Amino acid sequence: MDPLMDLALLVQHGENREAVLCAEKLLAESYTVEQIVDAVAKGVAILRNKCTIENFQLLDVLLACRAMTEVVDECVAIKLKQQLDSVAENHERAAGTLQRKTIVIGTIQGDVHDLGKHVVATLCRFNNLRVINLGKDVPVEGFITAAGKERADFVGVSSLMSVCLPKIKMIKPALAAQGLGHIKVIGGGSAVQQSTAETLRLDYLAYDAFDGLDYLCKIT
Ligand code: B12
Repeated sequence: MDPLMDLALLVQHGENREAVLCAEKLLAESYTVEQIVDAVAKGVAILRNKCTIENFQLLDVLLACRAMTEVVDECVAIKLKQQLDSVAENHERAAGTLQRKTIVIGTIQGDVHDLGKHVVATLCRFNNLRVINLGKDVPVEGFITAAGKERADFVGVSSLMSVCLPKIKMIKPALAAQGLGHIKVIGGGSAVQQSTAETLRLDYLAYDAFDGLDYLCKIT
């Protein structure tokens, strides 16, 4: 079977330790970070039918989420750190001396889904961005206050819940009202993807974490 499919199935079944070992092996065999993230995300996303209002099999879903998080933290983050260190070495500059932009990131109020946002935060951190992670269920004012205080260059907002989309629309005007209209707002997550950047007043709507990272790096 396709080894990436094996990894997705391990995550789907909540086999966290086996998933970590499998991902480590694949990364050592030169599979990319993007392929690993894609596989583990598929392993979680497949559980959508166990996560509805009518049918909520919390344990199965949470075990898969744990397996995905462990792969991201124990394999993906380490691989990205190695890549960042080697770039810093090759360019003969310490990572600390590179000019860093700041992103304030969170999941919008009313939504507790945070796996996708965690992937984005991890990718950003190891691509030389300073990340202020506000967590989940964050009110619009939370983004605005943190963006001002941290002198952010970007606000990243995630939502997987359609009912929360109206709140996302409020971020850009609320920033502008505080004189922070120059901050770029980028959105992602399955609910956001079903809308448009224009409707949600986003500067960029990302189709996945890597698409979002490309946008951030282009204007960094
Ligand atoms: C795991 C999960 C949960 C977990 C979340 C755990 C956690 N810590 O995140 C738990 C069990 C808590 C949960 C709860 C609920 N869930 Co739920 N959940 C899911 C599930 C199965 C997978 C989501 C996931 O993590 N995918 C993997 C990650 C990596 O993918 P991702 O989030 O899309 O992120 C990727 C990109 O979108 C992007 N991205 C994401 N955010 C951002 C942000 C930025 C800035 C950028 C650049 C990119 C980016 O990067 C990631 C990697 O590429 C989805 C089904 C699905 N297929 O999406 C349902 C789903 C999201 N849940 C759903 C529902 C209904 C619920 C509940 C209401 C269920 C209930 N009976 O209570 C509650 C919600 C409570 C609340 N108020 O939020 C619905 C939402 C329907 C809708 N459109 O509104 C879904 C779609 C399932 C379905 N029925 O279709 N859920």
